Amino acid sequence: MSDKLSQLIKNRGPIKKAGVIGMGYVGIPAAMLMANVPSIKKVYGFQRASKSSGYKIDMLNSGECPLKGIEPGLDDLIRKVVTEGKFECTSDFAKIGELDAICLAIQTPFANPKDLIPDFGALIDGIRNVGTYLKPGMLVVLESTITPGTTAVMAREILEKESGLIAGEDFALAHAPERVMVGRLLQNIQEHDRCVGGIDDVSTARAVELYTPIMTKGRVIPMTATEAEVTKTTENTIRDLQIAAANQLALYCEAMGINFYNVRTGVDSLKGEGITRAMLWPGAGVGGHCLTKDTYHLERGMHMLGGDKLDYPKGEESLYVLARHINDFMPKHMVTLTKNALRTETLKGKKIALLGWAFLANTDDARNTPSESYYHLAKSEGAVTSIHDVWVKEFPEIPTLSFDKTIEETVKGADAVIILTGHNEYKSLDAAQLKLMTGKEKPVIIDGRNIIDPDTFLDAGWTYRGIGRGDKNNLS
Ligand code: SAJ
Repeated sequence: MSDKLSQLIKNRGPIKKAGVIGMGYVGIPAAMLMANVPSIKKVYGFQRASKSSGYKIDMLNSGECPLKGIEPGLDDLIRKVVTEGKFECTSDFAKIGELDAICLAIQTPFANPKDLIPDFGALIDGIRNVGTYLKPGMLVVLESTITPGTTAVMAREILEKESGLIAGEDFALAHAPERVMVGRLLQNIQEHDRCVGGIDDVSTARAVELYTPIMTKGRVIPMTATEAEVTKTTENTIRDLQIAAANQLALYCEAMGINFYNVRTGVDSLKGEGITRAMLWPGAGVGGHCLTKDTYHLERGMHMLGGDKLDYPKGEESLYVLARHINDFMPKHMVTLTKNALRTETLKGKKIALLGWAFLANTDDARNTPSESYYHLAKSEGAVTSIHDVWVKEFPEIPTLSFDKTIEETVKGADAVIILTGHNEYKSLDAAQLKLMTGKEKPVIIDGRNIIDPDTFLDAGWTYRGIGRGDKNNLS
C-alpha cells in the first residue's frame, strides 16, 4: 500500500472534477452519468477535433447526442448536465491537468481482421495525452477492452515516461471494462455489475470511489487491473465457446440425421440445484466486434503474462481458439449446404440471394458479419449474388454493395435463397410466394438462423437445408 499515494489522494479529497476521453457509445454515457453525480462539480468529455468526429464537440455542447439509434434517457441526461454547466466537451487536452480522475474510453478495433491484431494506436495516443498533463494524486482509468497486461505494463510505462511520475506512488491507475450494449447504454452502466481493478489497492479504492455513485442496481466488484482485463475478455470468450459448442453439436446432429433443437430442449431440461447447461444457439456464424476479438486478447495476454509458466496438454490447441475456428467455419458450412442442396460441386454461375447482412438480428450493425464470409466464398466460386437487408444501409468495406432492393427484387431468378441473419422480416417469409418470386421450379432455401418451418417450405416445393436440422436436410 503506497502511503505517498494515499496521502496525495487524501489531500485532494473526494473526486470533484473528472474527464472521459473518447466521445463514443462508451464514453458519452459514462461522462454524463459522472456529471450527474452531485459531488462531482465538472466533467470534461475529450474529443479530438478530427474531420471524422470533431462534429461531436459542438453537438454535445449544445446538449445533443451524436450517437445513432435510440438510447433511452441519454438525450435528457445530456441536456440536463450541459444546461447545469456540469459537462463540457472539448478538444483541449490540457484540461486533463485540472482533474482528479480521467477515464479513457477509446476503441481498440482490429487493424486488419485477418491478422486479429488490435489497433491500439488511438488508445496509445490517448494515454500519451493523459501522461502529458498528468498531475500527482490523479486517477487514470482505462475502460476500453484491452489485452490482459495492458494497464499494468504498456499503459503504466507510457504514463510514467510522459509524466515523469510513478504509477502507484504519484498517481492511481486502474481498469474498469465497459459492459454496455447499444440500445441500453445508460441502463447497462447503472445496472450491470462493474469490475474495477487497480494496479494496487490504493488505485482500486480510488476507482471504486469514482464508479460507485453512477451505479444503481449494479455493484462494484473490486479486483486487480489484470483480473479486470481477464474478466472482460473472458466473458466474451466463454460466450463464443458456448456458441461453438452449439455449432459443433448442430454439425453432429446434421451428420447423424437428427434435430439439434430437440436435443437442445432435452439437454436444457436438466435442471436442479447447482445444475447448469447454458446451451446457446447454432447459426450461420459469429460476428460483431466483441466475440470475434476478445478470445485473441485473452490468448495474447496469457502468453505475454504467463506463457512460460502455462501447464497445458502438450500439442493441444487452445480450446478457446478452436471455438473461434468452429464459429468461423459456419459460413463455410452454409456454402457446403448450398452446394449440397443445389447438387453441384461449384457455385459458378449460380444466382444466390443473401437475406441478411447485419451480424445481429434486427440491428444495422455489420461489423465482422458472417454474411461477408459467405459472400466472399460464394463470389470466389463464381456465384452471382444479390443481397437484402432492411437494417443495413451501407458497408464501407465493400462500397459496391447496395441494400436498397426489396426481398422480391433480391430473390428474382435465384437458384438459392440463404438466410444469414435472423431479422424478424424473414420469419414471416411465405413459402409459396417466395418460390413464385424466384421464378424457379425447385429453388433452394438454406436457413442459417432456424427461423423458418422446414415442412412448410418442403411442402411448397423448396429444397430445404437448415443448420442443425439433420432430420430435414435429406428430404429434398
Ligand atoms: N450468436 C449465435 N448464437 C447465439 C448467440 C449469438 O450464433 O446463441 C451470434 C450472433 O448471431 C452474432 C454473434 O454471435 O453474430 C454475437 O452475438 P452477441 O449476442 O454475443 O452480440 P454482441 O457481439 O453484440 O455481444 C455483446 C457483448 N456485450 C459486451 O461486450 C458488452 C456480449 O458480452 C453480450 O453477452 C452480448 O452483447 C449480449 O448478450 O447482448
